[in-house]
Amino acid sequence: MEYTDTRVREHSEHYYVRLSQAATVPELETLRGEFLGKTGIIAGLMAALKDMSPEEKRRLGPEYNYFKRSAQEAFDLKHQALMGASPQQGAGKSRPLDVTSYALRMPRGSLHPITLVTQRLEDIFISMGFDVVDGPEVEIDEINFEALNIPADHPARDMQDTFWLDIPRMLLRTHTSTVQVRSMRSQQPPLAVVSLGRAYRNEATDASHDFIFSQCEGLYIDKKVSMAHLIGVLRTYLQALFQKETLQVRIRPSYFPFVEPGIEVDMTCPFCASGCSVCKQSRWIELGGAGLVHPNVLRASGINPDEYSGFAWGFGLTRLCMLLYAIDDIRLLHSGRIDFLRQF
Ligand code: FA5
Repeated sequence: MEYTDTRVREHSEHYYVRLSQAATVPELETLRGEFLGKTGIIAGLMAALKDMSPEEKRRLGPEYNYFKRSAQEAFDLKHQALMGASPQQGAGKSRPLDVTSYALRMPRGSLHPITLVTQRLEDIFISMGFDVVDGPEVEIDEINFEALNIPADHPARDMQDTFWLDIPRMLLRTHTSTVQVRSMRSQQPPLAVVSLGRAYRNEATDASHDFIFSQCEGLYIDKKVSMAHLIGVLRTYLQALFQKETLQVRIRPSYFPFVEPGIEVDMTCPFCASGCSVCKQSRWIELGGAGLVHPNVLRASGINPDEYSGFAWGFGLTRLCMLLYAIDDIRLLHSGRIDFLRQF
């Protein structure tokens, strides 16, 4: 319809431009309020009709009504399109031709939760003075095991079920501790590095174990490094990650061939004060292993253990991610499920 009333013409042009630009349902709802709502522009036009002369009412009434009806129909179509319904639905109804209402919504991706946590952690570690380093996921036996004080006949190899490749002595790294070795061999101490990346283990999956997962590894080598430094660094980065200054860490004795003494690290549950389902009512959450770098490991990478000492830790980055985003099944992370990924 050709509008003779300037106000309707301008409102109509404005309305259809805004409608074509609306890319989300909330944007569309705002537009509905402004134009189609009880106190919106169209209601204002209709109310103004009451005060017009009979002749003006006859001329403008059909224009206003047409604008109201067509605006509502175009809105419904766009709403259907944004909600994922086929624009063909309701095609039998008469409606104004508005090619812009079919403008495709560009599908936008989002960063994977593991990427989000990795970026957050890297920012924290860089602010603490660590360098972020990387290493290959396909590794040689010597770096994954031997240089970490795990010789071929060592029973600790059983702790990490390995994906061996068809190429002799090559494997998918079972932990990011390989990057410790590569860093010690390529840089002189003092050195402070972190490495966040994937590790692989040939084990059955369940809600908290996958055959591919991410770890967050750290290594600090200098003179006179102690366990107190390690605990201080761990507490600082966990407090920053969970944005909780009162968060504390606790250590328990443990065994990893590449550290001595070796410890397991727990942190206070960031979600409760007296026990919840996340910490299984214990108020503590397990994070992973750590300790002071074993002299054999320093030696295997050309560092004199009489001069230097250091600490290292390796936590499940996947676990930190699941805690931060309340993900209750690790398998969701590699499920490729769009409904899961859209939440981030
Ligand atoms: C290690 O991998 C040692 N390299 C950690 C370390 C580094 C100790 C430096 C001392 C010094 P562990 O196998 O416990 O340790 O794995 C560390 C963390 O990785 C675990 O606490 C867990 O959060 C995570 N993790 C291990 N296996 C899996 C798996 N299959 N799925 C998901 N996360 C896993």
